[in-house]
Amino acid sequence: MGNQLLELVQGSLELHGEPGGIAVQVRPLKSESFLISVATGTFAEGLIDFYVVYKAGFDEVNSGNLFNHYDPFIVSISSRSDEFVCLFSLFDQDGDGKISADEVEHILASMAGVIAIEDRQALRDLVGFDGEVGLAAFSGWAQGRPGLAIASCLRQIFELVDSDGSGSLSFQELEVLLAALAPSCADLPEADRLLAALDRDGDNCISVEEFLQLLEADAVIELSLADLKRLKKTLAQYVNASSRSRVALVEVDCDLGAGTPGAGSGIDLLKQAAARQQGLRQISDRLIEEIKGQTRPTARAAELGSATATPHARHIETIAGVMRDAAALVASTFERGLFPIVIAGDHSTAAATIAGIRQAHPDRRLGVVWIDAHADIHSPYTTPSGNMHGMPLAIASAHDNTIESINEPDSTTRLLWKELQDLNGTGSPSITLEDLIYVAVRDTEPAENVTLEQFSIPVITTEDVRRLGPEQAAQRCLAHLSQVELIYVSFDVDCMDSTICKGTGTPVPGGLWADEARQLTRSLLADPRVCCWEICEINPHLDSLNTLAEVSLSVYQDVLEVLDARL
Ligand SMILES: [Mn+2]
Repeated sequence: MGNQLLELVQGSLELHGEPGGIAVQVRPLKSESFLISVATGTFAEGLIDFYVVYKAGFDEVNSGNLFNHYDPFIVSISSRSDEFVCLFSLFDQDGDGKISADEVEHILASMAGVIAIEDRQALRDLVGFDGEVGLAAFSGWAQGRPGLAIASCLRQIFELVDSDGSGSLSFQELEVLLAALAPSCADLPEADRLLAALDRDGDNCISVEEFLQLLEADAVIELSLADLKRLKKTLAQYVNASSRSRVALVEVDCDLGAGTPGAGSGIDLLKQAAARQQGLRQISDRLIEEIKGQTRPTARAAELGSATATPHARHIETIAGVMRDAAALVASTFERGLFPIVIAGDHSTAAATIAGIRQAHPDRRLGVVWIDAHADIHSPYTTPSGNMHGMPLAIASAHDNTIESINEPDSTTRLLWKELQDLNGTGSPSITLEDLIYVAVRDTEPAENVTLEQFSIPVITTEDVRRLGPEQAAQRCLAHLSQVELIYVSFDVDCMDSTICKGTGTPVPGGLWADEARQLTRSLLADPRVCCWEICEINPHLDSLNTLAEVSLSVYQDVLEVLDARL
């Protein structure tokens, strides 16, 4: 058998590195020799997995003629080599590639009910003069002992269920596990008895050693290796899915872009309210990854004062700094594979969000749904107020609208304005205006209307939402963006009616009701192309009854629920 295998290895050497080929691993041993393992994938006709372990001296390795001078000390053929490697690594606690005499004793103790007395002695005998057992020898021993494979599988299942790594399971966790292991056993009175019997030390939880008693001859449950492997796979998928964070919160605390300061405090208000609500807390814990070391880009009027040297883009120097940080932060969440939810102060920094998305996805066409009372598409050339929260879409689309110019911005403003339009680093604007659609916009200025007309930017009005229903209104938005690959949804709370949102800098009557805003948001976010959602302009200083905070919290919760189901 050994010679045939070696011929097979020799004949297959050219396959090295190709699918179905062989993998060679060389590890130096003491006393100037190498341990060389050769493991194969699958051979076309025979579905054979095998591995050969050589012990070779320096000379053979250096001459490149290894396989003519082999000295195989163990040759094993098995379809279970992966299993043995897995078992071995379970027992090789310090991970040095060998099982020491102490580790052997640990195996024997933890597998008390699994390993027959004669087998125990056989394992001890393997501990050679150097006091260790290698993988090859261990695999040789483990072969022909199916109980071991079941035990290792059970141990892995135990670890999957014991997600906090405490090393023990509660009765309740174990009941769930037993139901999965043996559905017929779940509602039997046997289950209780079994639990009590397993808990040998009576501490009301089951350690892994106690759990492995399931393998003993008189256990109620019959375990087949195939069933266990299936269960392990299901559990692993489940654990993987449930522990994967899918959302990152990006907080951008800037209120310098608004005429009225205070919008930055809305971030903490929303977060604190979210933390107080149990349902939201649970979904947040599951869904949101805390990005360690992340600092919140911040610029507050309360600290920096209201004086500005750039009247046509007030505080553009400070806001540009916040936006650089915010864009980098948003881009980094995509690199981590997370969905960014941006909680922002005023709306100016949404241009940074868009730049960050663009930076992370330079080759994908990006569309925008802008839900707002205002069109936010002024430039320093057209703005009557100089407030930058009216300008993010002119930054994102690099549309200055100079034909409607009423201002002559200073050189600092012009320089920084251009820099912000280039923030995505791609050399082209983050969006084109044909990929923009507005919802609930109702307070625009003549210069903005020119742009809306020039680029045929549609507005789904409050009346449209009411007539069509929020679901259909959302479908209109998505249909307008049918050609884009990614969608960013920006939610300025002033999209809602001024009776709800007194707590924002620029309330406007004739806006959406809370339920309309919520249903619209849910329908939009369900589209798999939506890759980022932003909420902004919550100003607690203006929100005496806290109505806006409560409504904003509901919208935020809707978004988390939809993402939880979607991602
Ligand atoms: Mn806005």
